[in-house]
Amino acid sequence: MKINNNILVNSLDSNIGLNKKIGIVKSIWNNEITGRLLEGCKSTLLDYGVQKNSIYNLSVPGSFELIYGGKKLYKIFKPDAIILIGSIIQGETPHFQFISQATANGVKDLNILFDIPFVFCVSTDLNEKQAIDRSGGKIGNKGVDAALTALHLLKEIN
Ligand code: DLZ
Repeated sequence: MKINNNILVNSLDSNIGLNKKIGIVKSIWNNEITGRLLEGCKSTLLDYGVQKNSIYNLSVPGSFELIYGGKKLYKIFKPDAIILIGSIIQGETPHFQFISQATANGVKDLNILFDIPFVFCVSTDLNEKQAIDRSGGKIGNKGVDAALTALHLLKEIN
């Protein structure tokens, strides 16, 4: 995990985010986790020069709505990249599979339909502990990784 992160970190100049507009759509479901992912994501964008007022935020009820939220945010603000933040935690029904697959597929479709990168920052975990570990706990913060992914793509595209 860390190794992948380091490769991205080393390839990015600290001002790569200057003059870039980034959209973030965040799901409210499992808000404690998505809040931690958002924090990691935003602070990384700011560290790399993205200006606070160049970050466009939208919140949606659950991960399933990230797809619609991403599409709307793109149409309204036309940012350079959009990061979609969600947390899906397995319960006792197959809902976990349906929501996870539909969300991943929807984000894939956004990448095909629109000419900017849509970064998938949806943690899909078997329990709350896994979700905490990946959102600023012992495994790192997937929000940081998502921000680095967006910045790397913007660097490569321009
Ligand atoms: C319904 C539902 C369930 C059971 N679990 C989650 C979850 O773990 N994470 C998440 O982001 N959203 C969940 N949702 C809500 C759906 O994403 C969606 O908001 C509703 O099905 C309404 O479309």
